[in-house]
Order: sequence, then structure tokens, then C-alpha cells
Amino acid sequence: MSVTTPSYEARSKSLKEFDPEVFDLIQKETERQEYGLEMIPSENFVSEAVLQAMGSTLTNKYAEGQPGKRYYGGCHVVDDVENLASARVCELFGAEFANLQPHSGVQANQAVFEAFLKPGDTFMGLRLDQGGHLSHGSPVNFSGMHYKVVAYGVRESDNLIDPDQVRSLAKEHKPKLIIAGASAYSRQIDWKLFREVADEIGAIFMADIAHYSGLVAGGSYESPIPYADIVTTTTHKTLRGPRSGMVMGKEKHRKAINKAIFPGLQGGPHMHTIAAKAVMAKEALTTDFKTYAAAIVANAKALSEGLVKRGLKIVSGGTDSHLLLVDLRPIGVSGKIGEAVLDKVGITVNKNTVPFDPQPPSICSGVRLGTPAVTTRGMGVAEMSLVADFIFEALTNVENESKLKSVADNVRELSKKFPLYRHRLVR
Ligand code: DSN
Repeated sequence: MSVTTPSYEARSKSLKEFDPEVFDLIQKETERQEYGLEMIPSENFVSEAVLQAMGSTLTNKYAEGQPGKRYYGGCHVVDDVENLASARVCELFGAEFANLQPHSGVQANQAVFEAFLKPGDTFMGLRLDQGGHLSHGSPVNFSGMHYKVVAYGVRESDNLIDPDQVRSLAKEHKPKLIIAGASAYSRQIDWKLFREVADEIGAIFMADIAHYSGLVAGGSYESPIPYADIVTTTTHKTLRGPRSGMVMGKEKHRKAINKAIFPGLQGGPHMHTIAAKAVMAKEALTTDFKTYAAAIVANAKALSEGLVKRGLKIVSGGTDSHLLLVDLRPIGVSGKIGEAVLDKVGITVNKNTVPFDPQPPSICSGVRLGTPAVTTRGMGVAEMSLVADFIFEALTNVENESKLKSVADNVRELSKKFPLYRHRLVR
């Protein structure tokens, strides 16, 4: 006699049947994505195959440890999944090893700190308010709370990372770890410079390519793999995989990184997400993905040029990547207002400090724009000219409701021409 609570029938109901409230909220969010322009540079749209891997039965499996050396039985299938994912990622980036277990980019970075530093040790990273990342030394993040941060910045004259400052700070403070990488820096980072400086003082060099990894994989941004000891990344930005993180690097560091992630920081890896990372890597190994990466950069350059032509100011004068930072001070609009007014017309961006920003981070003087998501939809440089118009019109008419309404209509019309998850929008 079998126990029937919950019954097989109850457990087999679709989300729509079992929980229409959550189903409806997901539909609403899918509609928001479908009918707007997603221009936050750290966001993207995954494929149906990636979504299916994430929503799979692999979520049920505990697999603490490494493939072949787990602390649970029944891991032979997920071992194959993790080995496949790692092999594909190593092939994609030319890495000597990859650990795909970090749940996020910050946890990937934290693993590097755990592997190489002791609390109180000194490291260097790019200032958050000049394009860096929280986990590169912000005082409110573990990195700034538990370690001594020496922050380098960009030059006021051209807003580019100042190599002389990097070298002189490194020589003066002798950090154990030097981090290169950013979340709001649009230009090519000089990986070779950081390798040289790290060698001059015997430091570990970590490149955080969370923003650039899809471009690196597609050959549209120089790879730090030949230079860095360790490379970390998220997998959901330009790389267009599931929301997660990973660490790659030189073979000699494999053991220390693996140990830092498990048992150092995490318990069971998310095997469904690791399967989705395998799918992500398969997609990124195609020639289509190379075309995609090149198109992201071409679109960002076209958008930047379109905005400059209309009179807006771009930090550093342009971009070499997927993102651009618009300095709104010349048109007298704050980042906070800029974000809100663009949201109103269906263009999603985030307010962002510009280098040497006189405003606090809650207000900011700029907005950060990116092209990975609109490029996934199939938009090209012709559409970027329209988008530049929409952005300019909205930002220069923040109180003109009828103008904003007409921009919003145009945004919706353009989005409709580039279907995204239309097949998922069945009510
Ligand atoms: N929060 C991410 C971004 O938007 O750039 C970085 O982790």
C-alpha cells in the first residue's frame, strides 16, 4: 500500500495549475522583459535550453566535493555533468582548470581571498566609485571589512586606469593580491601591465572578468587567461548563462581554489546551475557566439556615437566593450532621475557614479548602459540609432509627459519587432 500524500497527481501539477499567483508574477516579469529595452550591462537573456537545464531534476541532488570524490552517494550522473561543464569551459577560455561551483561572482572572488590571503592582509583593487566592484574592497563588503585595501583609480584627464598609480601603489604597499576588473569601466584593461606589476612585487594577479567574459569567450575583448594566476567571472552577464559564478586559473592553484570553495565557503554545489553552465559553454563555443560578441561591441560603439552626436557626454569618450557610462551633468539631470525617467519609457538602466562624482551614490551623476541583452534579441546598429534617440528624448524631456508617452510607445513597438520569450507568454 503506498502513501499518497502528496499524491503523484498533486506533485505533477504544472506551476500554473498549482500556484497561479506565482505563475502570474512570472508572466508579468516575462512581459516586462519582452516589451521593454533591457540596457543594464550586467543583464542578459538566456536561451530556452539554459532555462530548461536550470529547471531540471538536478536541483534535487547533493554533491559536496569534487567529481569522483563526493561526500554523497548517487553522484555518478552529476559527476558527468560537472566534468562536461568544466571541460567545455576550459576549452572555451583556454584555462588550465575551472571550478564551476561558486554560487555567484562574489563567492568566486571570496574563494580567491580565502585561498591566498589571511584576514588583515593587503590587496589592491579598482575604486568602486571609479568603476570597480563591491567585492574589490568596498568598506561595506567582506573584502573591505576583513582585509586591508589599497585602491587605485582612473586619471581625471581621460578617465582611464592610471598605470603609474597602479605601479607606485603596488611598490609602496606590497599587496599579496592585485585585482584587475570592473563593473563600470568600458575600456580594454591592460592585463599585461597587471601581470608585470604583480611580478615586480611577488603578488598574485586575479582578473575579474564578470562583465567581459562573454566578449573574451567570443574573441572581442583581450583575454587575461595568459597573464593572470586566477580569473573569476559571473556566468549570467555577457556570457549569457545561468545566474552564477566560476573560477579559472593555472593548474598550480587548482587545489587551493577547490578547497576554498568547498569546504571553505560553500556546501552542496547547485548541480542544475552547473548543467546550465555546460549548456552556456556549448553555446559560447559556436561561431554564432563569436558573431554575437562582436555585435555587442559594435552596438555599444554605435550607441555611444549616437548619444555623443545628440550632445550627451560619455565617460572616457566611448567604449571598447559592451557598456558605456553617460555623464548627465551637461544636461542637468541626476543619475537617479535619469534611471527613473528611462524606466518610465520602458528602457531599463541603472544610475551610476561617474569618476570624481560630486554626488553621493544614492543620486549619482551618470547612468550605465549596456548592449548584451538587446543584441541577444537581434538588434543591430540601425536599432542603436533609434535607441539613442529614445534615450536622448526621454532624458531631455523629463517633465514632458506627452513626449515620454510617445517615447514609451516607440520603445514598445521596437521591442515587439524582436521577440524574446513570446512562446512563454501563454496565459
Ligand atoms: N551587480 C553587478 C553589476 O551590475 O555590474 C556586478 O556584480
